[in-house]
Amino acid sequence: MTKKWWHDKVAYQIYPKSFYDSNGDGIGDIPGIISKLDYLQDLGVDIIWLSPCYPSPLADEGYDISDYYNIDPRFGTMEDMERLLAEAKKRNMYILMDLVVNHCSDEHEWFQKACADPDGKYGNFFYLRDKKEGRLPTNWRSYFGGPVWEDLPGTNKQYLHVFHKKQPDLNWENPDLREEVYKNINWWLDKGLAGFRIDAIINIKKALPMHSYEPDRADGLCSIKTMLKEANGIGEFLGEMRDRTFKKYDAFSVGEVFDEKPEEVPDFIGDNGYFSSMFDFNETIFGSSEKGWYDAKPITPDDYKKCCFQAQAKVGAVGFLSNIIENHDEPRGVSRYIPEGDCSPQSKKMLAALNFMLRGLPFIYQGQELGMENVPFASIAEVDDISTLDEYQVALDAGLSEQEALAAVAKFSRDNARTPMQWSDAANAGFTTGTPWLKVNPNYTSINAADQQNDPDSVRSFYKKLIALRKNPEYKETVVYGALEPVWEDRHNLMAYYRKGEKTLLVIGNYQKGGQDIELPRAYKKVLLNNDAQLIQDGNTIKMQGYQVLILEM
Ligand code: TEU
Ligand code: CA
Repeated sequence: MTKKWWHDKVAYQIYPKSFYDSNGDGIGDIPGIISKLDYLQDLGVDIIWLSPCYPSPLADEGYDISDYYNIDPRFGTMEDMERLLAEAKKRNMYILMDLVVNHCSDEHEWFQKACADPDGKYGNFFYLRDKKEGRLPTNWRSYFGGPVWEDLPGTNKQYLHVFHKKQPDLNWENPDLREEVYKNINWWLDKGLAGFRIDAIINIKKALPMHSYEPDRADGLCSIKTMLKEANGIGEFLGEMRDRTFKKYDAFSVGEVFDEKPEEVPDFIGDNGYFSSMFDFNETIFGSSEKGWYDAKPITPDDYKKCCFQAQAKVGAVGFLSNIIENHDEPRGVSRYIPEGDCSPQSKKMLAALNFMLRGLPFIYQGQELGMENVPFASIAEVDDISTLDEYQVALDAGLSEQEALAAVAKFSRDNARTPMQWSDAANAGFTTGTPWLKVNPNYTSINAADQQNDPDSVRSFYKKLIALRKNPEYKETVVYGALEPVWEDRHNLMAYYRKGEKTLLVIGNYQKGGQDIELPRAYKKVLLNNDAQLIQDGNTIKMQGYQVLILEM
């Protein structure tokens, strides 16, 4: 594997709308991000991924872009963006933006022109089909519910949207569209962006000619994934995009890739892969159900371990995964991966260490470093996210009561991660002086950055230590490149692995409330990190305390 500039870095995802509001309108903004760069630098972050801040009607909170060359006035100006790039550079930090090119917004100029002249140039930027009374072109169900087909306003045609109807899919089969995408990527890279996180990219290749599939719910529709399984040839688009854009700049690209086959890993993230890296979603998709969120199965510590190790084995030394505990589409990881009732600073640190020490590039989602938790939703009226609203309806349709449906979707709601960042115990968690666009998690008085920055034992301080270990010249090679080797794999509620490089490190997490004894194969050399106040040992036997995690040099 060729060494790359970004391998030894630590990445951090910012959801701009909820990070920091500089002007009191209740919406986070770019000047707000700039004012918090020192906070991120202090943590040890190098790469920052910004979720979309382009002009957008915000139907899907910015993942519906109406102008790829601008900044939404709610988030700031292009000058603010340029200032952010310059301020980041001063601190040796790198900025990634979100590349959302499976679809644009129905308010994008291209779509408006397609409506005006569906048979003209811009009609071919989308997937349009003639409207037939009483019959849709295919029976595919959009990710956010309902059919993927919608009437093209003012015409006798319909357009395809695999996400929301305000997110029409772009036609990647059309070389003119692809040119527009590459032009835009290069324009941003020329501005000094370090690269992109690439949204929903596996959806750009459709199985053509389009046809219907066996329905999988009572609505008579089928999952988009059924169609995607049949879509071959995405590599031609992705390889072309790499060659025309990222490669020339040595840019970093991380793909939102799902369901890749093991034999495809080198194509995606090998030495000349389509992307620099891709996210490991093996844990986040665990237990999901075709029926909907209400039917999902919770993940146990043993499942979590299995998922991580599976993903690690699949990639091996071929490439570099990007490891996450959560992102803006997921509930808070501590609420999901730590058994109910057991969330504590100790268990949160354990989860952090187990994830952070995996081979790959660690991504921290805003607030994760504080151990931010899921939100107690009092009613569905508090929910903003379109995906949650759809899943709530799906649950009701399946016969759940309103209360049951709310409880079911609350566990997975994307809004769990989207509440304002908890900066302090001041009003609105110090996020805004105005009214926050989304309710602040009421636990901000006990979980917030200001408190944790002053506390050497806080979750944040533990993250700082993990980051410092990754950067420590003595251990860096091993933490970044060392092979991962699971150990004691069959032990219940224990997740442990070696990282073997110039040094041998052993990471051991006691993934339960009760203690358990671990017999080391030999004496360790040094304790590099311990989330517990003590280390109780008897010879080579370690009496691990509940949720204790250790990083040992062997
Ligand atoms: O998500 C793509 C995705 O495939 C979905 O599985 C997403 O996880 C799902 O909506 C969860 O409910 C990306 C973005 O990360 C997401 O925020 C956007 O809504 C979506 O693309 C459309 O751009
Ligand atoms: Ca603002």
